[in-house]
Amino acid sequence: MFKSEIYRARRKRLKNLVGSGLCLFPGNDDSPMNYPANCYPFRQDSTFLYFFGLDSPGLNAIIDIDENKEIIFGDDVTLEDIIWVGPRKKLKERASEAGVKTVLGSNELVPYMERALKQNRKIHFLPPYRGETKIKLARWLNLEVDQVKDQVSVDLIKAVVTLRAVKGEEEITEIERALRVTREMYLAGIPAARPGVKEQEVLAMMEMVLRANGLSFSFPPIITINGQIFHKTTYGDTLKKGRMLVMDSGAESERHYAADITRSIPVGGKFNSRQKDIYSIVLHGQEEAIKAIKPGVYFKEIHLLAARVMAEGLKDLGLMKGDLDEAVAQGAHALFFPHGLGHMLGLDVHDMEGLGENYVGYDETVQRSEQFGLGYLRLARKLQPGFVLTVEPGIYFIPALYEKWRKEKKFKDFINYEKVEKFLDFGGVRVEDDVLVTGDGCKILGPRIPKKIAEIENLFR
Ligand SMILES: [Mn+2]
Repeated sequence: MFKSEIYRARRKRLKNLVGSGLCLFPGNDDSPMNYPANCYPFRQDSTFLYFFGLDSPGLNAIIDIDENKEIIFGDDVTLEDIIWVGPRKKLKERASEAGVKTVLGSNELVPYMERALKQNRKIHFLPPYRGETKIKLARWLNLEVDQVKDQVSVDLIKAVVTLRAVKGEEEITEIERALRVTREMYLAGIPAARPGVKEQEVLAMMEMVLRANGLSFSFPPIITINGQIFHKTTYGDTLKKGRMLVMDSGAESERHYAADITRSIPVGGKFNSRQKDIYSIVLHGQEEAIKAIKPGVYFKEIHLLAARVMAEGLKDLGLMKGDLDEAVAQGAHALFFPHGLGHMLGLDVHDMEGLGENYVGYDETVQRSEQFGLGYLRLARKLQPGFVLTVEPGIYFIPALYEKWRKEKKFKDFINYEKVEKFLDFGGVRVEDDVLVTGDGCKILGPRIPKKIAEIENLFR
């Protein structure tokens, strides 16, 4: 928990932004894995954490703007709970740590909602992402489960995005704590990336550091020699010389703030000339993008800048050709770089993505592109001081995409297909850091994690 004033101030600002009605915040419950008593590790809802900080299942909360009330609904542990899971502070005391004075039993929530519904009051809630939460909301609001999604409050979504997008100092501190452990994870994992070792062994080296620090992953890590498969979360392949190992992972801090880092390592620790070429292009793209980040700039423009810088490198290598302004405008670079440059980072690794990417990453002045590649951009809008985001360009050789485009002769004026063919066994490279937008530029958060070619090679000495 942070200090109670922080939660109080956040709720006060929310009330001002939303203006009227009643805001309903379902906390997460334990979620069974394969039978009721065998649950996934508990993860509280991020917005619930943001406004109330209480990190345990079975809690729900209301901010009643019209009646100026803040209430946490939940029950104290019973003797039986104490026997199985141990004693716990009284809920009243825990709520006071979040600056909430009123605690009511779980069974009081339905009558409270019934009264509000009878009075025809506006009830605000966010889009639920778990089945259990959809069912709870349906029951409280007297709706069919399928109707719940149509009743979410755009006013509340916008207000929560406004608040959570701009990070306070206490949040930056948490992200940097997660990054300190993440750096140690990479320092343990990178030198393990030797030929003959399995991906899962590299993962184990990283996870040992994570667990020893009492933390868990902020998302399922990607540790793969097939970096061209973006969300590969199996770890059974054996590392071979000549392949790049893409390592994309991050710790989640004690207060549940995420780190998200990617490093790409030549198996065995020595870059061959082809790996050096591609890696240098990606790193240059990332460094130029970071240099250009400042308040008032659209992140879409930063994305296109990274694409342009990398296209130049690919042209020097002979993989692209022609007028690069035109090539990037038409999206030809997306053969190599089909994903977005980055996303917001905070209590969620893709921060607030559950509230709707278009509310988080876009606004009235910038709409989602229809173009292949550019359309995957999670963040496009104008940057503000206090935003924390990832900068993660990559170059990949995806055989299926290559085959399709080549057959269609797509962008044949910009892509040298014969040359690209020679790289189809390459895999991919991505480099990712977490960045805070400051008053006049930006700052890479956390301690430096080796990313220059010499720094990485040195870790294997
Ligand atoms: Mn990321």
